[in-house]
Amino acid sequence: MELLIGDKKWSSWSMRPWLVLKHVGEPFDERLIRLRSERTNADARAAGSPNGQVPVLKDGALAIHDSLAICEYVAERHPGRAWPTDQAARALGRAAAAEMHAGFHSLRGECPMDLDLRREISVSELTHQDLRRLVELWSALLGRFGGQWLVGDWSIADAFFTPVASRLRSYGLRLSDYGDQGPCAAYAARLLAAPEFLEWEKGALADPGPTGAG
Ligand SMILES: N[C@@H](CCC(=O)N[C@@H](CS)C(=O)NCC(=O)O)C(=O)O
Repeated sequence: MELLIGDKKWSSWSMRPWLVLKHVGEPFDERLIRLRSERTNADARAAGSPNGQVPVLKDGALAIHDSLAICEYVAERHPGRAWPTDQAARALGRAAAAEMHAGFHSLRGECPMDLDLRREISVSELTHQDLRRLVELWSALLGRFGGQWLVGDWSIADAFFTPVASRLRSYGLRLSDYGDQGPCAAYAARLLAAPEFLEWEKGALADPGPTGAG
């Protein structure tokens, strides 16, 4: 298998399936497509991306685009490893991952992932709303499923929120300002201490960038 990914410090969509592949122990090669270049789309297509975006998982003749579809494909190959076996937990985990995939637009737009960045900013009311919703969602799931990961054992839902945790860190956003009593901040810290994330981050920080100049 080969996973086409974008620059590790920026590509939050690429990070998600990469974390899931690492978590289930599926062997794969990764291939970097440089983002923020006029060649990005053409390079991605030349590498086998059907829509010129990353991530894409190539498995034989199959090229699967979209982070969530890739994660579901990996989950089907490893039953019980990427989603819980309990149907209700799985359904709520899928709902959370889908909400992240399709929502939190203001947070994503105002606070793009940049693993190098540490800068406190003030955010718009729409982003405040996203952060209140984030605390509401995390609090409900952590309270219901034991408080370690969102729906019990580590799952695709946690992969989907790992880039959010990195945004909170980068932009100095405190979940206590949005109603968190502590469990959500602890969960965000746990996401950023997971070995799979640390491996991704190490790769991001070691990447000299497109010119090789840093
Ligand atoms: N919904 C897609 C979003 C993919 C996406 O926006 N990828 C970005 C990189 S993180 C990309 O390929 N950008 C380059 C471009 O659009 O030309 C997913 O979940 O995979």
